[in-house]
This record gives sequence, C-alpha cells and structure tokens, in this order.
Amino acid sequence: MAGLINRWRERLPVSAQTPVITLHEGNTPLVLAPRLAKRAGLGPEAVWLKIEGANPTGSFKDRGMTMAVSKAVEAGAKGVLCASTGNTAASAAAYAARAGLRCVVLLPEGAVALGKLAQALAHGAETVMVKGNFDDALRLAREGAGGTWALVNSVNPYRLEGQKTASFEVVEALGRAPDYHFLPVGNAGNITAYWRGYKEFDVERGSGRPRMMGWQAAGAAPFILGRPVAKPNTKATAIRIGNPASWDLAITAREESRGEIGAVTDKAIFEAYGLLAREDGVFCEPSSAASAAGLLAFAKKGGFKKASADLKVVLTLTGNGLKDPDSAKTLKSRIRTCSADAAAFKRLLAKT
Ligand code: AN7
Repeated sequence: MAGLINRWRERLPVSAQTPVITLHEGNTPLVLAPRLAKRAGLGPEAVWLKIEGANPTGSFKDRGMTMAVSKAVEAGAKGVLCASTGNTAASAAAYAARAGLRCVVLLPEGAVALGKLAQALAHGAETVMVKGNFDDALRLAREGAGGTWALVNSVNPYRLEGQKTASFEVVEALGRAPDYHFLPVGNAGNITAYWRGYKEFDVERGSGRPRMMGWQAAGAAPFILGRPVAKPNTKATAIRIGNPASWDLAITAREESRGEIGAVTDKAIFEAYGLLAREDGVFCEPSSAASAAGLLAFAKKGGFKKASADLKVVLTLTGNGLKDPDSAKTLKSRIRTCSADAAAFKRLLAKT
C-alpha cells in the first residue's frame, strides 16, 4: 500500500475517518556507501545511506507532512502555516495543494535554496519573505497559528509521528537497528523522531537501538554551545537555525541513546557533499552532508575503535542535491567548450 500512513497505520495516530493526503512518501532507498565507509576506516558493508531525497518533494519533510496535513484536514483546517529554511515549505506547499488548502510559508529572506523556493511557488504557496532568520519566522508562524490555520512545523506533534517511520524502514531493511545513526540537526525534530521510531520497534521486536549521532553546522550549533545562537550562520542553509524547537527532546534522544551531538565546519560539510556525489554517486544537499562530515570526524577521533566486525552505521541524507543548484556550482568541476564538429570533439576526448 502506497504512502506511509497506509503502510504504518496501526502505529500512527489516525483512524478510519482520517482523510489520507499522500503523494506516496516514504519507502526510500537504503544504499551502501563503500567509498565513504573506506574513508571512515570501516568495511564495505558498514555504512548505509537513507536517501530521503527520494521522497516526493525531495526531502524527509514529506513523512511528517502527510500526517500533519491529513490531520489538519480531519480537524477542519482551512489553511496550513509554516516557517521554513526551505524544505518544510516545499513539502507543505505540495501537500496543501493536494488537499485543497491554503498554504502560507514564512521564509528567511535571502537564505533559502533556489529549488526549494521554486517548489513553494510552483505549488501555489503564499510566500512571505521575513526580514530576519528562521527563528524569527517560526515566532511569527506560531503567532499566526490557531483557528482555521494549522501550524505544520515540527512543533506539530503529527510531524514527528510521520517522521519516525524512517526508523521502521531502516530496521526492516537491515533486519535490526544499526549501531549508530548519523543525521544533521537543525530544529532537532528528526533526531527526536528517529529515536522514537527505534525505541518503538525495540520494545515490540527487540530490534535494538542505535546511538543517535546528530550534527550541526559550526556557525549554527546551539547544542554545542548549550544555548541558542542569536545569529546562526552557515552555507548549509537548511540547518541555519539558532533556537531549535525540539531542544529538550533532542537532548533526551542523545542521552538515552548514549549518542552525541557535534558540530562540523562548512568546509567539512562541503567536502563531504562533494565526496558523496563523486565517489558514491549520491547527490544530496549540503545540510544533509553534515551527517557524512560527522561520520568522518567521529572516525578520525577514533570513535569506532571498539567496533564489531558486523558494525552497521546509517546516515540520513535528508534532502536532494537538486534543490540547491547554487551550492552545486561551488563544487570542484570542469566544463569545457567544443565546436559542433566531430574532429574537434575527438581531439577533446583524447585530452584528459
Ligand atoms: C535537508 O525546512 O527546518 O533537525 O524549515 O531541510 O528536524 O530540523 C529543515 C531542516 C536537515 C534539519 N536536513 O532537520 C525547514 C527545516 C535538511 C533540512 C534538517 C532540515 P531538523
């Protein structure tokens, strides 16, 4: 059955009366990354990528949005509202269009990747550029919510319920929970949701629990500083968030799982972004690559020293690389020109 509500209905807060607004999200690929594994000093079958960019709007947000929008329709909402660094807006716009609801998205002006803005506009979202950062936009969204406006940021409890299904899929694919789960952290909803999903399956099936390994950009790392960051700054705009909404829940996930939340520089994030694309063939957006940068940093400091032979590490790649063409242009790449002439092209091919 298509879509994650139909697939996981008995584990989600829905009833037979809940209208299912779906674009067939979920059921995303879990793909080995042997080259990245090698760079981390691990075996060729140790590192797996959960490709959330394969969701309908190109990010993991669709898992939460199918739930949030379905429940909004069930509750009689006339519109949905969100603040967003881009992906939540793209997803809300698509699911609201599908449901026939109004959709208002609040975006930090000048700090949203082009593809995400294109998605919001294409799906007809009423797009508002806020003169401030994401945290300012979320404050406005919270103020505007209520009445017939449903807030669909991850403070909406249905969002995390939808997102926890990614853990179910990982456990089903691997036959058990991984030993470590690496993912980027912005508002900290996803790390919370994954941990919830793993615990739920472990209680019922004894499938085990990973250490949750969350990664922030060094310029937007409130969890590392231990307090909100007033002016978060990173080129990984999706995680340019200074005051995470799910602060306490993320700390709980870290502590219960004996995990870590660390920070990686933009330089490390963009290096990992290029490596994933060139060496393992997976094009994610820069923020997603924080998980790979975190893996490499953790490996470098000797984090895997006592690893067992069948170690399993999963990285969530949260969004599709196509969303952010401007960042892609910063990658080391080469374009040559050629006249429309076969001989000229053959000469070009002969040169390296
Ligand atoms: C690609 O769209 O917050 O820690 O407004 O787009 O659950 O917030 C996006 C976040 C990671 C961080 N990777 O996840 C938004 C927004 C990508 C993202 C995150 C986001 P959370």
